[in-house]
Amino acid sequence: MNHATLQTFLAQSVEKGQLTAPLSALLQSLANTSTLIADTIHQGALGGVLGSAGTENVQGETQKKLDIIANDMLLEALLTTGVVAGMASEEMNDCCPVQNGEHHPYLVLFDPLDGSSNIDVNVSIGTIFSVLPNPGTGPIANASFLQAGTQQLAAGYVVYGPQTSLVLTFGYGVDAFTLDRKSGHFLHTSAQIRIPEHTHEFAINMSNQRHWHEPVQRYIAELLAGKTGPREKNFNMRWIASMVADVHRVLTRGGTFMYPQDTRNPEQAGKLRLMYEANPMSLLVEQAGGKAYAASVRILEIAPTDLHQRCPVMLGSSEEIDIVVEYHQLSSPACL
Ligand code: AHM
Ligand code: MG
Repeated sequence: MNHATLQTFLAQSVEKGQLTAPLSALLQSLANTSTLIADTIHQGALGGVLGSAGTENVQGETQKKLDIIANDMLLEALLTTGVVAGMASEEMNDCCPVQNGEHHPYLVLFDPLDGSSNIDVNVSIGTIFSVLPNPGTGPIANASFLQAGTQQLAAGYVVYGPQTSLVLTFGYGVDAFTLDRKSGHFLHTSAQIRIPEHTHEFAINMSNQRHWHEPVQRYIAELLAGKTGPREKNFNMRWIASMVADVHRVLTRGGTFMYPQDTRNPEQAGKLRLMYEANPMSLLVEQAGGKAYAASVRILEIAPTDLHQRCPVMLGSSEEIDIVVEYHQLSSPACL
């Protein structure tokens, strides 16, 4: 079977008026860089790239060597596209404006290597990216990036797993590409991905159960009750602890993925970051017919106040997200 290359797919999308040439160039650059990241990951212990870098990021998490390597590769590549005005990342306290790029059209946010705890144990990890318009309000600063997820021009991720796959949206549905290691090209392998409305699979870190708020307690208890409970069917659970890999499963065969806010740290709205984790994944999920909520609000409508702010995440098959959102709406406002 013949698969179009990503390059051909992007060129055709430009012809159809779905994509501008500069955005196409930016997406191609992200894809090309991810193939270099994939090669580096693939080397593992042979390349001396496993283990901790001995430093911490802005959220106080220990950085892995590969977090920093992937971050630097993306920065270097995006700097030379000629279309990016600034970049922000999980691994940098503040944004990185592109010198003389103030008038370039795009801002890019990324989590260079999501699922870091899985790097050293050879489990799937990924790169997540979000493209926003340059608001054109002067020099690029952290505030330039504080735009709601609905403003995203494109979003996607690359999952480095048994296959390296790129999953992409620019507002015309979701398409997936598989890296052909022989040619080094991403080939178009799934068009217009849809998340089934119904599912019997969910993903949540069950070890946090005792900390959850009541709506999540109720929803998960009903799933666990199975065929003889109120939902009258058995559910299966998966938790990879790499958001990219868990969301990839949801996009591939349906299901839900949740990282709710809990009682451990009332100041902290869950674990995942809005700007470069929740927003891009939410755009992909909605473009594929699923839903993405932070308790009872649509993630894409959250007005951000901080580059690194956290956000509760509940996304995937619409029937399930409707139910858990309803449980949040029924509970007291303080209960996120
Ligand atoms: P990271 O960006 O530091 O890798 O953290 C995000 C990851 C997600 O990929 C994943 O869903 C979650 O953290 C797993 O958390 P936990 O270890 O609590 O299960
Ligand atoms: Mg991450």
